[in-house]
Amino acid sequence: ANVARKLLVDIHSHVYLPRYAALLRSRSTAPRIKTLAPSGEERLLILDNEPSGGRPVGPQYWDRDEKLKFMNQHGIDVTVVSTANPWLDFLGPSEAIELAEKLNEDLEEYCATSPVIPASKSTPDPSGDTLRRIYAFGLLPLVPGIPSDALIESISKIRTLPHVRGIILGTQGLGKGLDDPQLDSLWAAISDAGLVVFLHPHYGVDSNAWGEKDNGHVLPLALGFPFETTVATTRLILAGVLDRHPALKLLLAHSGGALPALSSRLSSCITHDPVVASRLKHDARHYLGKLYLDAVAYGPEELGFASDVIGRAGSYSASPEVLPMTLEEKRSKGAKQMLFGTDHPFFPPLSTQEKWQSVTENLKAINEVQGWSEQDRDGVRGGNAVRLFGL
Ligand code: 5CU
Repeated sequence: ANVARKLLVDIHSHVYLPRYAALLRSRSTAPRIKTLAPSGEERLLILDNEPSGGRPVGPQYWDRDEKLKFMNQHGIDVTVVSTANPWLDFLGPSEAIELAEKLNEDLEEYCATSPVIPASKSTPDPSGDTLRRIYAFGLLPLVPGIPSDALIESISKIRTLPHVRGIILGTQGLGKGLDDPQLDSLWAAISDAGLVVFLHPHYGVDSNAWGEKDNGHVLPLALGFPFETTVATTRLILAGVLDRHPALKLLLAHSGGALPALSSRLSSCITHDPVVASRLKHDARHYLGKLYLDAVAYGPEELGFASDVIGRAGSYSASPEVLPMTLEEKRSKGAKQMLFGTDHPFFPPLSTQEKWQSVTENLKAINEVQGWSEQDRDGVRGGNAVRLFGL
């Protein structure tokens, strides 16, 4: 693919495909979609403490024309869609296996029949394929009780779907999180398949931390979600997953949560804990350099800081000798691992304004990061996604 094409690529964009929405409608407990009488309006209940009656949900979640309309409205050329949380986490193994297979096929069809990118923005792919407007992360039936073979089989099937370029994963694993040694063969298979893992939260953290005041979903979404990702990724690093599977491509939602801000503290705590330290091949900060982050942080300072941390990781590869890097070098290097996203269709505008604030804010943030060159910004807007997903 020609990386010089200036495409705007959204890698954080969700769907509940019709088959999944039908499952949510069939349920009487969360996660569910409930229908209000007599209006017939539908409401989504997926998180704890949904406002009474749930949140409005509609075609933006399942209708591809709505996704394309949103893309056109915001100048988004290509979207890599993923099923929204809580994926298949609440199903038993046999149901999860069956649904994962069908939904992955649905996703392939959703992408393969999406419009092609206009010739003015596209160059022939080396494989002769035409670049389409939509690609996808598939789903794994990663639920407690699932045999490893079924997971590996699922990866093999996903590999055959040309427009499915990764998988979205929550943090529950087989019920024991992502540092579970039972997952090692799965990491090997994903890494071998070259699929990108999009690590996304759903559970947040212990809701006792939020106190008694009613703050709606602000604390679980602003803090709980990113902290869940922070903890899950840290556990994965501490379990040596990135030492055993150095080619694993991990893309973290919400710019990696608090991990960029805490990685030197993490490193220090490891240094003072010889048991953990002896398990790892590198300084903790080295592993940050292996991660990809979405650029869904809403502010230029946060994006700049995250890129510094990701970019400086190379300095820690030859631990204990730290190679000097200038701020510009770190920032520009880190920018190559950050990718634009919107979180559509979550966070819709409260009024019927033309553009979504959640999109314009993230684009403005990318434009305003100090020290990123125009080439860095083009990369974050789309060039990095072109490379990572082989578009
Ligand atoms: O607003 C929300 O509930 C969410 C959600 O559940 N998942 C997500 O990706 N973004 C927002």
